[in-house]
Order: sequence, then C-alpha cells, then structure tokens
Amino acid sequence: MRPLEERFPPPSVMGVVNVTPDSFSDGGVNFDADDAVAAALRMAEEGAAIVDVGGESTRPGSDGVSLDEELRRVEPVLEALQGRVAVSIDTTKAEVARRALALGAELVNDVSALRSDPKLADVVASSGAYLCLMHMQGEPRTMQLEPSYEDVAGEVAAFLEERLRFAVDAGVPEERICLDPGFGFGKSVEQNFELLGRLGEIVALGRPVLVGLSRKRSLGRILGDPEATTGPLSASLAAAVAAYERGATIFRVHDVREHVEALTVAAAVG
Ligand code: 7PJ
Repeated sequence: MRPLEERFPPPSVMGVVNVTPDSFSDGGVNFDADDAVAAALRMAEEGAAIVDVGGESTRPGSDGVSLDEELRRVEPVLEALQGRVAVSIDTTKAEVARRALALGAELVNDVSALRSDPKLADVVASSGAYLCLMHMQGEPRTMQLEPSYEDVAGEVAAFLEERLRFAVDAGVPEERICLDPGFGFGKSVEQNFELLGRLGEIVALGRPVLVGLSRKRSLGRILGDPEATTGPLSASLAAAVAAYERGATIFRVHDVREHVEALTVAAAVG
C-alpha cells in the first residue's frame, strides 16, 4: 500500500457525496442513491481524486442515525461506484466501515477520530485502509453552543497528535493516516479563522492535512450574515487556497471543478 501522500498528492480534491436528508449544505440533494452515484461520477470527471460517501449527517444540532439506516443509505451507492471511482467512507461506525471497505472503499473518514466505536481502529488496521482523524470539540448535537479554547491551534494540534498515537498503537500504520483540524466542529467563527491562519501548527505534526471548509457557515458569517448556515462558493475557494498555502494537501469540497481549478492555479504559483 502506498503512503497516503503518494496516493493523494497535493493538492488532491475529495468530493462530498452525502446520502442524507439533512446535511450541512447540500441538504438532501443526494438522498436518492441514483443521484448520489451520478454526482460521484461527475465529481470524478471533474478531477476529484476521491469521493467521500456519508450516510450520517454531522451538521450542528443533528442526531445520529441507526446502523441499519446508515447501511441502507450508503451500501447501494458504494456498490454502484465499485471499481469506477476512489471512495472514502464517512462514518464513525466499525460495521459501516467494514462493509464499505469490502465494497472497495480505500479511506475511512472518522469525524470522531476513533473515539466513537472501539472496534473501528481494528477494522482499519486489519484492512490496510487509509484513515482520516478529525478534531471535534463536543458532539454534533451540541458542539456549536459554547465552543471554548484557551489556544485553539495548540489544543487541536495536541488532540490530533494524541489520536495519531492512539491509531498507530492500535495497528494503523502512520503512513496511512491524515489529520484534519475539523473546521466548524465545535468552533466559533473567530476560532475557525485563527485555526486556518495557524494551520502550519497542524502541518508540523508531520502527516498530510485534510481540510473541510467548503460552504461552511463561518464563511457566510464572516461575509456579514450573522445567521448564515452556509457559505458561498467564492468564499470556499478563498479558504481552500489559504489552507493550501499553509500546507493543507487534501480538500473536502462540494464544488469539485471550481476547487480543482483554483488549486491548480495556486499550485502553479508554487
Ligand atoms: C468534514 C467532514 C470536515 C472531515 C463534514 C460538511 C459537514 N469530514 N465531514 N472534515 N465536514 N474529515 O460537509 O460541510 O471538515 S460534514
């Protein structure tokens, strides 16, 4: 298995394929399996290196979903995509990851960083899959109520370093792991922007850094709408380029073509 940074050289774009009725920003557009499959194939054509298929919404305020329901959502999509496009499974559940990996997924995107399901580390370790470990303060249902840090970048870096150690100790090779500061997961607008400015402190941990800034509400809020629940494409592109310049290597986005174009230009600058 190739190291993650060779399999996904910077900048690599990960297209978001939510198979949920209530996601952050594409609120149900891909809830139908056929629509999700078509969206994923289009993203691959537009230059996505991988598509991230998820059946459990993690938007602020959301509740979890049962194992059966999550499998019912994602399995038909994974089956249809098998052998056609590289797939990441966005889940916190070991059983969903196990089925997804059997259906050809190559990366497990766990927003709980192996804290939700004690069996997930072993599923990843024994399969040879890539793994993304993401920072979150609190849990989706309540995480935006009162996010609090003394030093947001320092605390996120320390958390990710600890979760990296945990994953490696559980048998996941370090070269298969990437880290994600978790923009919007228990962070205020100011904390998100401070974290983005200090992304170098996460990059300094020595693993590839994945960022998800696409359409996030902090982007809408910094533009002046205090009630915004999403951000526009223009702001998403600016944030992605800012992250790229600070060392991020994988970009989880909804608008693949535009991000591929923006990041290709940013990369040409060197
Ligand atoms: C992220 C994610 C992120 C990773 C979501 C949305 C919210 N996984 N899943 N990083 N965000 N690794 O799609 O806007 O930032 S759900």
